Amino acid sequence: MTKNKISIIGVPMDLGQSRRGVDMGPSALRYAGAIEKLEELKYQIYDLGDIPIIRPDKPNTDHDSKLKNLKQVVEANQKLSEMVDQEVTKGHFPLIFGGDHSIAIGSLAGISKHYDNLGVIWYDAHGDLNSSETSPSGNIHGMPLAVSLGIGDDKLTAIGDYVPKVKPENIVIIGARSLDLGERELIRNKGIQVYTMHEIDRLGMPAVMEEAIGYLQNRTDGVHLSLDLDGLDPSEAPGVGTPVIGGITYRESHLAMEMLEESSMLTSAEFVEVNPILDEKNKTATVAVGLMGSLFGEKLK
Ligand code: 6HN
Ligand code: MN
Ligand code: MN
Ligand code: MN
Repeated sequence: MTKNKISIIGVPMDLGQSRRGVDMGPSALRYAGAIEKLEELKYQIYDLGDIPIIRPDKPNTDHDSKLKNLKQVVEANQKLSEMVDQEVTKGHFPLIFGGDHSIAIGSLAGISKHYDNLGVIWYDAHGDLNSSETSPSGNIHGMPLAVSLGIGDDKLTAIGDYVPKVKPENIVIIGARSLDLGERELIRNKGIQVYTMHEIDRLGMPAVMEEAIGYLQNRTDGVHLSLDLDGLDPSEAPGVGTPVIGGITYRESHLAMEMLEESSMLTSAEFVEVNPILDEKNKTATVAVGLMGSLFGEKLK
């Protein structure tokens, strides 16, 4: 990693989806030793604590749109984008702990204004490319990548006061195996680069990462990693709200993180969807912390 100061921001958000418990993700990651691991690797850590999430009086009923908890998700992401913006301005590397994946809206809003061509690696079983029209669930955690492209409810796309945050050609999705019809159409229409589990099986993770890194190196001036723990197989990362069998292994993920570290292209990262209530003895947070180690230069041979 080129920067040696890391700012950690926890976002205990669970309003972007329907299962409770993912709001405890930031605590689970801290409890699994995230800070100690990064300190061991000689980074200066600034733990900014958790952003307050204002809960609605009655979940999902205080708005006119199909999107669940829209107002609260907008407010939290606005706050997150401001904090991330400040940390990037200071020259720190923002490392965001989720919370459900809706928080990527705020992370990208805070980061992307600092780059002309921010790249995004979306490591996930899902595309998170839905809009109110295509969403099967109304859950905003299925929409953050579309929102960052400028597609979706205006209140979401306008966060950070500029649209869009990323260009479709600067996105690489890795690990996809559950894409809704509308998401497939968007991927085709926008020409988004996707490595599904099929490509990972066929080419192997080393070739996939080499290609993905080469692709982004040619066109971007920084890369944000948005890592949804459900990108991994549920046998190794069971503590997630929307598990999908047939995922990426821990070893493959560990290698992917090491290759990203070697590429020196990363500007920021988030680890999301850790749900300790659905987990087995904090296994998923422990996996996430292991991956952070690889991402920040711990080469366990
Ligand atoms: N995630 N595609 C489904 C939906 O409801 O839009 C699942 C989304 C999962 C989102 O895991 O971050
Ligand atoms: Mn996701
Ligand atoms: Mn997912
Ligand atoms: Mn290794």
